[in-house]
Amino acid sequence: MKVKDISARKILNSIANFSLEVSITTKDGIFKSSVPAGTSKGKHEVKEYIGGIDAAVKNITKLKRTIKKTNFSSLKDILSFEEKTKGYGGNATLAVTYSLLKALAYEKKVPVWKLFTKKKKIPMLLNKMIGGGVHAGEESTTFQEFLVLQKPTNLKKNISLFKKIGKDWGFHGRDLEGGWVINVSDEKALQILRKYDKTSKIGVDMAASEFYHDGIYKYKKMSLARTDGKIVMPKLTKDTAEQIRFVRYLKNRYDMYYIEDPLDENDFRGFAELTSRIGKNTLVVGDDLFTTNPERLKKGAKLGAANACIVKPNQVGSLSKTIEFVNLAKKYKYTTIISHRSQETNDSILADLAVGLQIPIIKIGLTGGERVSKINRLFEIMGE
Ligand code: 2PG
Ligand code: MG
Repeated sequence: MKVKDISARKILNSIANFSLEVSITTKDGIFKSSVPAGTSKGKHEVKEYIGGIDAAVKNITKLKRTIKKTNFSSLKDILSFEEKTKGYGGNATLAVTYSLLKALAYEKKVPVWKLFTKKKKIPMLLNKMIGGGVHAGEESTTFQEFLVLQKPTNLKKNISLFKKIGKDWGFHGRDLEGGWVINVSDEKALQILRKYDKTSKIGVDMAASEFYHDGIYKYKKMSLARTDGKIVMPKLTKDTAEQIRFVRYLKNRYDMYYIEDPLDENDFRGFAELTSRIGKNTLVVGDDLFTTNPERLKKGAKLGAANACIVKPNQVGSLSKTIEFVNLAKKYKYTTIISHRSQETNDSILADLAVGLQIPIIKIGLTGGERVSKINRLFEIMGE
């Protein structure tokens, strides 16, 4: 495949911040891609745009001569081209890569996921029901996400659960990813979820780095506690040992299957301790802990920190590194979960990457054009 032209421009993402869209022209037409951004970003994520988004727009235009001279006949050619965009920032690199993938897939008359694998395995959906943390205002839960795992063929069940919660509790509106904002304690939110769905596998993304400072986890609110028949005001702060105990309590009480970022992003030892206690039948998931970075996963695996990891290509800023990360996770027997971000675009390529990289779970919201584009694409892939 030969590229005839490349251009870039700024577009709006789902919360009206700027994102980058890259267009690639081949003999077959124009292929466009864009890349999301995070709000609760991990400290170890790469920069989205080096020198700012305007610099990325200019830099990508400067690629014209090099890209026209390159022959792209396989996924490997596209991955090696990432070297050429290395200094532009992770989102710039990925927007070019994704557009090249779409153009090559079109030329080869296959869907994008088939550039990676012949074997089609559709991932389970991990849908956000309730949202809080930094994805909502102060009047919300401390934890960022309350999630329900479902087979895609059971999507109806999650939709009706989402609507029921909204009907009874939805008066505070939605968070950045379309989850219901509920002004209750985290434990109460789990009670609500369990009241409406007694059987599904549920979980949370605590995004704990967002409420951890100087050795202390600080909660927005806590359920009232009882001692000796008296109601006492609970403490809003926890040290690491108390945090681990609280996570274990919630896990057992509400039968949680999925727990993401329960501790600070640098606390590999705390993750290891928690995993040794609950990791047999629970996914202890590192998102900000690993930031899709193979080196951090190697460190985690050595210590036994977590047993699952989030995959967000723009945390590490290239598809080559993302693939390396997914392969390492497979080697270490860590479950992978590919995830949307809180500042999404309408690009649906996440679904193709989920199937292409054979990732067993996709974390995604249920409403908003930027989320449903990916769910709808997943259903389209099921029929391909
Ligand atoms: C997360 C993500 C997506 P953000 O923490 O898992 O839900 O949030 O994109 O804000 O980092
Ligand atoms: Mg997370």
